Amino acid sequence: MIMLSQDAYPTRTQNNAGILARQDPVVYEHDSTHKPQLDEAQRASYQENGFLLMPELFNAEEVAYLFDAMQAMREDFTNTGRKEVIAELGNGAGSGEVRSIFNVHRLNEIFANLVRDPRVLNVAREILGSEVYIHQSRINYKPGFTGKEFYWHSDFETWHSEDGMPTMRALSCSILLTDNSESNGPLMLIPGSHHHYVSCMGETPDENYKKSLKKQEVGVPDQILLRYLADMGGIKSCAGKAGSVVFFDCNTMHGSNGNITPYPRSNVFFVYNSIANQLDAPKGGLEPRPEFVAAREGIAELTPQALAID
Ligand code: 6CS
Ligand code: FE
Repeated sequence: MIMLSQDAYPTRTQNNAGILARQDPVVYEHDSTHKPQLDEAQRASYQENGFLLMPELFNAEEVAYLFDAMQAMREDFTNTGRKEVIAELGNGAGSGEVRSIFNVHRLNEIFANLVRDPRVLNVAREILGSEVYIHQSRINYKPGFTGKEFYWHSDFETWHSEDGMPTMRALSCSILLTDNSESNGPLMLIPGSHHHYVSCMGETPDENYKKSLKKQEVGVPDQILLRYLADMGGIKSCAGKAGSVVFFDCNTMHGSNGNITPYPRSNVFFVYNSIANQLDAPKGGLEPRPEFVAAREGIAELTPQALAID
């Protein structure tokens, strides 16, 4: 008998949306030989809510060093036409402003070092219960006055359908490089939403990433289902001082508002994927997304190396 592999997380395959149960663990059994980075309460909170805020993990000197590196990248990369640079949409104020720069851990040695700092790498290894590598990295600049929003989504819904990520054994680590206040567009997450998989309507166009990284229009959860999740779990906005870190599960529903304050909300995001969860073919016969958005080449387990400020 030929068994067809049943996709546990179908999406963008028919004209209706739905909610499916998560079939993967959230916090994996971890190798007890490694010194635990999280205490029992932090592990339980991440398991229950799907995210964890760790205030001021990096000190002021480190933040200043990382901030300068972020600014230098923007100066060096603006108007270069490089594929890793995503400009804001529209012909209004701020169009052409840098929205994101992707692949920063491979383009810049400071961020290549930062992904290996034990304060973040070891938390990822512990939660994912394995060695890890970087699936994707990016700086989201969200400049003052003109920074645009990131609409509600589950990262895994995209990474599963467009990148062929097999299971939910991945997480994002957002390091705040400027203060994230309640008003300049902090990350908003729906506690507990990671336990539910929101299957989305619509079909993925070819080369969708050329639009979705500016404004996501496919893989956008249905408003009734968003309301259901928010009514159930509420909405938590992760304001914090620069140097703080938010770890969130690949399937936690999240988004962030635009920024009309004078104060930028710039964060660097690293996506740690379990070495056991490397990408398969995208769903629905899609062409694989480019390497700067979804790593497939040169995959290697990350070894800890503390951030060195020179
Ligand atoms: O398509 C992606 O991989 C990106 N899109 C969003 C909205 N969040 C995750 C990731 O940066
Ligand atoms: Fe996201």
